[in-house]
Parts: sequence; structure tokens; C-alpha cells
Amino acid sequence: TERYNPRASEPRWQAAWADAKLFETKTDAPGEKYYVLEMFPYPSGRIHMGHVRNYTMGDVVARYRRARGMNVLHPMGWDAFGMPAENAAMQNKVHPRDWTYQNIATMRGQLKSMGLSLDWSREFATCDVDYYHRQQMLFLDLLDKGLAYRRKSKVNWDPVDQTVLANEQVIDGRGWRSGALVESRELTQWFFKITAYADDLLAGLDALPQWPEKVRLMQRNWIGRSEGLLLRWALTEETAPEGVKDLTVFTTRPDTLFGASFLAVAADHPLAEAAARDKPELTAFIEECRRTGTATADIETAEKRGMETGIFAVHPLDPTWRLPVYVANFVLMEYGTGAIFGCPAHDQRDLDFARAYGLPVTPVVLPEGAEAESFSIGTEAYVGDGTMINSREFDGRSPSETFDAVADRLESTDLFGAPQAKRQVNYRLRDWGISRQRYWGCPIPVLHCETCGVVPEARENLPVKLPDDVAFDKPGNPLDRHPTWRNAKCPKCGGPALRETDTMDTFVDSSWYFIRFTAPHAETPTKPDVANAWMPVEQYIGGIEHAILHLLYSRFFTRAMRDCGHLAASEPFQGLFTQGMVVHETYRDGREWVAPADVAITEVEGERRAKRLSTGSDIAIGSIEKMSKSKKNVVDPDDIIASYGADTARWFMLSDSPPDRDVIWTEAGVEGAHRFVQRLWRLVSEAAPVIANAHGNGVDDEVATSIRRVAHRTAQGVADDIERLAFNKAVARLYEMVNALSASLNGLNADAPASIKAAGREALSMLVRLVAPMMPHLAEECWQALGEEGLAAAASWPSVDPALLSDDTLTLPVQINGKKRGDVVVAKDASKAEVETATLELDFVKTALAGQPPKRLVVVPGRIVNVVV
Ligand code: ANZ
Ligand code: ZN
Repeated sequence: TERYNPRASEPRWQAAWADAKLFETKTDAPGEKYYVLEMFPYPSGRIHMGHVRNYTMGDVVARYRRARGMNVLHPMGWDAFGMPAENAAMQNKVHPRDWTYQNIATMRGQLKSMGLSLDWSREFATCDVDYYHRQQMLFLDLLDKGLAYRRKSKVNWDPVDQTVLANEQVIDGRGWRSGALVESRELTQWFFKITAYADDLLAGLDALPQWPEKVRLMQRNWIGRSEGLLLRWALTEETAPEGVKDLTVFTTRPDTLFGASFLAVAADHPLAEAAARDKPELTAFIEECRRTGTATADIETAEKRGMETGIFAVHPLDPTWRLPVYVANFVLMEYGTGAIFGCPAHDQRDLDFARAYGLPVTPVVLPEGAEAESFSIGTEAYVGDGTMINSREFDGRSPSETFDAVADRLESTDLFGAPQAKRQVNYRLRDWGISRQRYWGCPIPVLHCETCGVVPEARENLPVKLPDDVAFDKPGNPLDRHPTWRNAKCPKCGGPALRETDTMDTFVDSSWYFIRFTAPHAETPTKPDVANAWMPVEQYIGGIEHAILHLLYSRFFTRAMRDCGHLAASEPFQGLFTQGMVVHETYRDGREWVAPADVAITEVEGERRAKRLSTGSDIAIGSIEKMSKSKKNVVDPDDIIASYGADTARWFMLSDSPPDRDVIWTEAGVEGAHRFVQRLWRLVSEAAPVIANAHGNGVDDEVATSIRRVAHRTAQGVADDIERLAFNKAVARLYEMVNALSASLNGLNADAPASIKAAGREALSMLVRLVAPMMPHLAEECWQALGEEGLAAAASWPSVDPALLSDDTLTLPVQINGKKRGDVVVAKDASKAEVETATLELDFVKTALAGQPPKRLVVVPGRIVNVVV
């Protein structure tokens, strides 16, 4: 038979699916709903292998669930706002809109060539006016609910690019693009009150068993709930700045109070300012802390520095004890109260600080098994549990008991007319700053009126559209410089007003697109009954890099939309799967990276060598890395699809590694996948004429039964594998099935027994449906060859005969003195005694025993039999 030609076949079947509108979903169609979604792409220009892997996995799930009779929603869209479009505008003088939509057109074509079972009728881009119009409606809803608000906040300001930078964009204190020294500026910015949901977002994680534990842990840490105490320390009258009596710290360890050796405040703390009033040295230090204070992430590792304020505080549990108050660079103004008491023995930062400034280090918690007399702290703080020491009346108690006892006591102690302490729950989570001083984003629909202040745009005036005529010849936000766009009428007083020129963080766009997919053309953000019919997403698939922000924002936004009446669900994603990366060998010609397309690999005496095709020179094979432009180790999906077809690419993506691990892309692997495509085609197309119209005679002989067993067992196994997303296991099973069927059907001719032909026909028809989720085009071609009706993509999953799943007999290996000598075949439910009897009947066992009883006979049920002679 002819070789399978994907280039001719694939577009034909893609057109057939589209013509049949096979993947267009109707909410009221029969079948249990199943919503499967892959993280939508940023339209950067072209799809990469990471997309291929991600979308193939989602497609297998979608096609499988559809075959199981479910009503599947599998949509696709574009996360289309963001900086790269503006960068392209600055560099190439192309409008961000044109750049974005051109990229979308290219990438849509690429995705279509993969044969994904997507409902393209629901496609949208977040930069479509239709979409951001509804996002503006949602913004106003959040504003009404008090979930959106404005406040001053510190930002990293790039004075050259005239823009706010995210923390990740500040590298060694400089802007990532301009290289300019970053300034800390106070700007009034828009925020979403994600902290209002902190507890709910935390508690909700427990109800997501289908999320990877590591992602849940990352979210827990990000929310960072801690139970502690707000504790006021009296300042000594002689040293306190005028008008200040006390200092409130936040501590999670009031049990360690007897180990305290200093207090410290953040550089921005009012007490620092007050103390510095006539101290130029302290003023200079505070200034320096402010300048270098941008990188909060470095707090743990940065050198701990501080300066005394000259102020002393009184210990809450011993009025005779005075402790110095420092300004310190490791205390953050944004957390707790911006002030701490330091207990060096039990906190690493405090210890580093104490060692640098010669402060006492008194352990107050003794680890289990340590001796109080000999226990001391070196360079590592002890943060574990134990027993209190050096803590007067609390000695011998546990830290947690002591926490409660100290908290109770100080809560009922009076200091200057109020309780000295108050229990408090703190969160690391901050409100979400959504303002971006950028053009290519969703405009924040508010106005600034001279008389009325900040006024939300009237709903009937939405959408606030981005102007088209913008220039990118200068740095900064083009909306600020637009001659007319800002001018508007105040919806409240009718007077002149100026539009807000901040646009929304693109994470807002991606925080609800999955809800919009349920009713992508609705006038309102959602149709609540339709959203309720589809949400939550059963299976969400994407990269681990979104484990924190995107998923947390989406969980928050879903709750906020729920509270504004747009849907009932709280959690957007019931199941989450994070796939591994696609990695590839790297090649180097001297200092230059070389692309795999320019490399030929040969094996010389078992050693792999690389040659550069364009120059003929020998080059070095480097480490295996994530595919990236900088290392040039990328393989373009288009090239693979053009030379091998989409099915080969899809099959290889699924086959080599567990889906949560990295997969190494190799030419050999792709070729192996392609050989399998051809092999499967040969098996089906050669057998098809012989087995077509075969009918069983109702009596299955041994061969027919074994063929049927293989088919039914594989069907069961593949279904289980796909449901667990163990795609590589499913692939392995299908390889085995093809091996087995090739062996039994090879050379089958017209005279073969009817039972075998019928079993073969059934098995091949099953096989085609089992591979269909992974290699949908090849499946159609085979389906047609077998003379089956309709499209394979519309066929239902083969039903499995449970009787064929279980063997009636078991084959156990028999060892004599530890060496395998043969097998014993017994009934599946045979007792130990029956296995023993059958073993002793075996010829080779009898010979070995030579008439003697065995020294020992050990039966490991279902596994093995050991005979010791
Ligand atoms: C005394 C103490 C003793 C502390 C001890 C820890 C260990 P989490 O769990 O993250 O909430 N802290 C409080 N506010 C801070 C700020 N603005 N900047 C830097 N550190 C701050 O951490 C709470 C602990 O972090 C608090 O408990 C405080 O130090 C410190 F053996 O108080 B602790
Ligand atoms: Zn007004």
C-alpha cells in the first residue's frame, strides 16, 4: 500500500471537521458538560514547541471526553495586550494593533494546522473592543463594590523610559531596557482589593484536590497568613521624640520576648524620621536605605545594616529592661507595622544583624535533646520547636503555650490607657496594583473632574476606546500626549474632565477570559446562567510559571465577579495540570550558538559528533536547555509539521516523558514517531481489504480471543491513562497493541477463519478510535480505510467487554534454588495449596527433587513460586 501522506491528508480532514462544525459547542447539547482549557497564548508572532505540547495535551483530553459522550467546551483566544506590541511600535514603526492582529492571524493558522478540536466560533482577543468593553463594565462593578480603589503607592520609576517598572524589570537598581538608575516615586495608582479575599483564597485551596500540591503550597506562601501580636512598647521619656510615647511592632513570636535584644524600624517609619530630625548621619542612612530599597526579594540575602536612633524602649515583661531602637534595612514598611523586636537566637535576619552590631544573643527555646547549659547559637538561628529557657516563669513550657500565655497577659495589661497588645492575623498578600502607564491595555474607565474629583465613566458611555492615532516617537505613555483623547465631559456635573490615562495590568485581561468563553458575544460580561452551566473549568493546562500570579488573580477575580452577580462559582479551575518544558540540545561554533537546523549529528565509534551544515566545520554539543531564541536551540513547529505532519509532532510530544516533566526534543525521536505513524497506517490499510465486512461466527477460538483481549484491555488502559493525564503511558500501551496486532494480523488472507477476521476488524476499529485523540488525522484516514461510517472524530469511545479484561489463568515463574526454571499455569483464583500441588506436578520440578520432598516451597501469591531442594 501507499505510504501515508500527512501533507495531503491533514488539511483535508481539518476542512471536514470545520464543515461539519464538529467542535462548535452548544450549551444545551446532550451530555455531561466538560470544560477543558489551555492557557491562551500571547500573540508574540509564532507558536513555539511549548504551545504545541500544551495544546496537544488539552486536545487529547477534549477529543477523549467528546468520544465519551460529554458536551465539551474547548475554546481558544489571545492574551493580546502588553508591552511587546509597544516595543515593536517603537522599533519598527508598526501600530501595536496591526502588529498584534497580524501575529494573531499567523498563529491562528499555525494552530489550525495542528488539527486542534477547538471551537473557533468563540475566539476573541483581549484587545478586541468587544472584550475590553466588558472588562470596563467589570471595573465599574468592582468600583461600586469598593473592590477597586485609588491610593498613593511607591513605584519603581525609570526616568529615561518615563515608565513604571515591575520589580522584575529592575536589575541591580537599573531599568532593564534603559539601564537608567531607577527612582522610587510615589504615584496615585489603582488597586484591586484582593486582600479582602485573603482568607477565602487560602481556605479555597483545600477544596482543590486536583491541583498539584506544589502549586497550592506556592499560593499558600504567597498569601502568607500569620497569626501574631500587635505589641506596643513604651519608649523611655528621656529618649522619645516629642509627642511620641510608644512603638507598635508586629510579632509572630511573643514567646521569644525574653530573648529580645533590640527593636528596629523601617527607614520610612515615622519614628525613623522623627529620630533623624537633627541627626545628619541618620538622615543620610535613611536616604540610602530608601534608594536601595527597591528589591524586596533580596531582603533575605542582602547585608543587614542599621543605625541606632538613640531611642530606648521598655521591655513589656520587665519595666527595668531597656532596649535600643535601630533603623534597619531589613525591616519593610509595607509589612506588619514596619517595626519589629529582634530576637537573634531564633530569627536568622535578627541574628545576622546582632552579629554585625554586637548585640546580645540569648536562646530562649531549647531544642529537644539539647542541654540548657551547653546550648548556644553560632551563625544559625534556631527556628524549631522545643522548651522555653531563660524565660523566667515560662521556663519548661512549650513555645505555643508561652505564646498564648504572653498574649493573654499583655492583652489585659494597660499601657497609656489601652491594652498593650492585641492578637492580629497578618497576610503577606498585598492589594493588586493594576495601573500601568501604557497605551496598549484596557483603559481604566474613569474621569478626573475639577469639581467632582474622580468620577467613574457613565455605563452608557462605555466602551472607552483606545485612540488609534498615537505616536511612539517619545518614551512614556502616548495617551498622556494625545492632543484630544483626554478631554471629556464629566458624567456627574457636565463640566470638563480629563480621562484617566492609566490602563489595566494585562493580568486583569487573563483573569476572566475563561468565563467570557462561555458567552463570548454577550452584551454583558457574562450570561450568568450560561456561565453557571459551564464553570468551573474541569481541566486547565498550562505552565508552572503561572502557578502564583495568574492563578491567584483568576481565583480572586472569579470571586469578585461572583459577588457582583456575574456567576455563581468561586473557584475557576477545578483541575489544574502544569506541563513540563520542551528542551533541546545546544550547539556551539566557538562562541556562537548554532541552530539545530544547521547541525548534522553523526555517530563515530559510539560517540555523537556535530557538524555545522552551512560551513562543514565540527562544532561542540552542549547541554540540554529549554528551547530559547538566545541559545538558538529552537525547532520551529511549522518545519516539523511541513516535513512530518501534525500527527507526528503531536505523538512525539505525548510519547517520550511524563507530561509534567521536561521532554527532550530530538530528531531521532521525531523520526521514531513518524515511523509509527507509517506502521499503523500499513497495519490498517493492509488488513482492511481482508477484514472488511467480516462477521464473527459467534465462536471465538484461542487466537481470536487473544486478539480481542489485547484490544479491550488496551481500550480500558488508554482510557484510564488519559483520565489521569498519563499520556506517555497511553502511548506505550498503543505501541504494544500495534505490535501485538501486527503479529497476529500480518499476512492474514481471505481464507483465514471468520472468527479471526472479525476479531481483527473489531480490534482495528478500536485501535483507530484509541489513537484518534492523539493522531486525529491519521485516525480519519484509517477510519475511512476500514469502511467505517462518519468521521472518526465523531465516533464514540469503544465500549469495553469486562469479560475480556481478566485472564482466567495466571502464569507464575517457578524458581529452583533461586534460578528461574520454568512456569506454572494455574487458575486465577487458585489457592496457595493448589499452586503448590500444580508446582510439584511439573516435570522439571520432579526431576530436580529426584523423589525427595522439597526443603522449602514458598508461594508468593500472584507473583512467583520458589522451590528449595
Ligand atoms: C519577633 C520574632 C522572634 C520574630 C523570632 C520572628 C522570630 P511572618 O511569619 O512572615 O508574618 N517582622 C514583622 N514585621 C516585619 C517587617 N515589616 N519587616 C521585616 N520583618 C518583620 O513574619 C513575622 C515576623 O517577621 C515577626 O515576628 C517579626 O519578627 C518579623 F524568634 O518578632 B518576629
Ligand atoms: Zn464633575
